[in-house]
Amino acid sequence: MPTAFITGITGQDGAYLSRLLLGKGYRVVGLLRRSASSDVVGERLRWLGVLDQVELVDGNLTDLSSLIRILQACRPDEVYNLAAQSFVMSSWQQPLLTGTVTGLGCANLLEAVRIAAPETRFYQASSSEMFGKIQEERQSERTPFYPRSPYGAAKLYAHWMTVNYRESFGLHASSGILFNHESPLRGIEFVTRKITDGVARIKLGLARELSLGNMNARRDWGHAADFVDAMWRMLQQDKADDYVVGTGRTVTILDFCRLAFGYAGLNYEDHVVTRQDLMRPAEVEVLQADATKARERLGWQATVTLEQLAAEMVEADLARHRRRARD
Ligand code: NDP
Ligand code: GDR
Repeated sequence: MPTAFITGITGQDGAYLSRLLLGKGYRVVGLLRRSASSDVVGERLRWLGVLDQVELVDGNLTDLSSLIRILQACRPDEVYNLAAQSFVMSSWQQPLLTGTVTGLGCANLLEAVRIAAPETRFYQASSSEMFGKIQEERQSERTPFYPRSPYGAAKLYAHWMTVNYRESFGLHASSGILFNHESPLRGIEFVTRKITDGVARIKLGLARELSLGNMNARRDWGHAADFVDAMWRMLQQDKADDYVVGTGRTVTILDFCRLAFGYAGLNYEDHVVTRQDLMRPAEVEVLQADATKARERLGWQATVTLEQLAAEMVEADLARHRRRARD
């Protein structure tokens, strides 16, 4: 039975990746950072019905010795580094923390792998935010980077460290440059989930308005379940490499509002207001993936459409609010 070690296992992607790997017969070990609110830990894993099938071990991405000890103890075949301060907006408020966790955290884990488990295959969760102020209309592995936030800059450092450890030490270290991917398990602060949660509240009479920032930014949105499959495929390749993963379709925030509100039989124009304080100091205006390499080499492509994704998210938020009202 192969063993996978996942940092960020309690996040959106960690939960979907755990379910995927368990389904393939893996033993799944996940990094758990200590929290005072331990009663809500593992909610996403529970939602997918896999919480009792994964092993959670104490540690932190910023604590190198904890990572070394964990790798020595569990001897993983594959390591997935998904942990990060992943909310772009917060990265302007907490740039140093973001650099420490999202950037240096990856270097810590690469060091731990080099020291304690150099045969392990390594995956780094790189991001389309590294393209930032885009230098090509569609972004591929060859597109120059131009990060526009402390988060993007931290991810770029982590990305190049992954490439560097592959080239310097021969680690099987791959980097997935993933475009936005969402699901009912998306954090509530991200725009798609904020919108579908807002739609559910408005539909059920719990709210009348939804405040948003820049409605004209464009994103290439897919479903997280599809995207974690691309991560796994990367680590099954003989040679480690970097891959862009995205759907290739880009739409505005406004388009997503139209879809999500429309699905619930509502008109977004009656409910959405824009607020200046939700605008970013520097915006990534548009992202659109060219995932040709992932399609050709990994046989990967998105299976869930944006319409299906929005519908699934609205349904899940309606169900959550109905359940809360009952309890
Ligand atoms: P989430 O924000 O949902 O999850 C982040 C995870 O990181 C959580 O498990 C969190 O733990 C953990 N974490 C944060 N800080 C630490 C720390 N110091 N030590 C250990 N664990 C920590 O992110 P997603 O699942 O959406 O994304 C997964 C990864 O992919 C992230 O690195 C993200 O930046 C990247 N990415 C995401 C994309 C997306 O569209 N979702 C696109 C491209 C890249 P806790 O539960 O305790 O907070
Ligand atoms: P992003 O996701 O920054 O692309 O990063 P987010 O959903 O936060 O923003 C997407 C776009 O929506 C605009 N926007 C708003 N965003 C939020 N959060 N809240 C609002 O009210 C709002 N109104 C408009 C933003 O300005 C932006 O243009 C995500 C994260 O998962 C990163 O970790 C990951 O690396 C990238 O996707 C790819």
